Amino acid sequence: MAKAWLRSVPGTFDRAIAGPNGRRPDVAVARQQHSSYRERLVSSGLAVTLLAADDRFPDCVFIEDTAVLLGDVCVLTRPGAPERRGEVEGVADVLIGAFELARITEPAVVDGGDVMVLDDVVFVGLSHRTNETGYEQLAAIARGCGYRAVPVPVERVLHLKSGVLPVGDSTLVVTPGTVDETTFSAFRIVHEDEDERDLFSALPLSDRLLTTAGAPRTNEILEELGFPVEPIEISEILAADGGLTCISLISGESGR
Ligand code: CIR
Repeated sequence: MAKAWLRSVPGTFDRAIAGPNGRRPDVAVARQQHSSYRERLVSSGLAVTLLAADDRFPDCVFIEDTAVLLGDVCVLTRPGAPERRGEVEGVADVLIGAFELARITEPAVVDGGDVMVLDDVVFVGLSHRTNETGYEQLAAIARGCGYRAVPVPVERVLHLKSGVLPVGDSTLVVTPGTVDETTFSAFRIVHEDEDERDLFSALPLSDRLLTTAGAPRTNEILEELGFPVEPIEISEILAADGGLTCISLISGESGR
């Protein structure tokens, strides 16, 4: 059975590192949105483990950035933002029971939001949060697990998965101008609607494609292509520069 790990929204979430529009998220609303996201994952058949929040780390709900799951191996990252590095140990304490652990070590930095695993390829964004050394360390671990790694320079957005999102059926939704699209020539590429920059996010599950309610035009494009789109409201997660992938870690077959 596919599994997911989520981390609760901390009471300090209104002090999370701000997104591009600088708006502070509302903690109570973020908690409601997070729990309705969790319900969607459960109803898609995922066994969800919810980790406790740690108020010392306002961004800890963004659990994706702390670990990369490669089959039976969990690579604990070293997040690019120094104030987020302490999030990793709380996640390691829980995942140590389920995976063989590997670690990204200094001077490397990697955020899980820069890592996109599609079949046996690990695409690694080179961003303000993930450096070349991080790519090299992750690529070596990935090779040992039977994957191939590909570096992808990322511009104008926080992470690789802020600009490139798998939506299932070998299709990626790309924000124009963020990556060299020829890297993804093996995939069908759909462009996000221009007016929905920073508003669209997606997470393919076994029976539906979760998307953001604030991106109706991109949702319509995907619906026309036959995707089982289910928009949900995550305005407060987006306010802190997050999206639908970054608030979970998913292992096994989930629809990705
Ligand atoms: C940060 O700047 O680190 C957080 N406020 C947002 C992290 C979002 N993570 C992700 O998309 N994987």
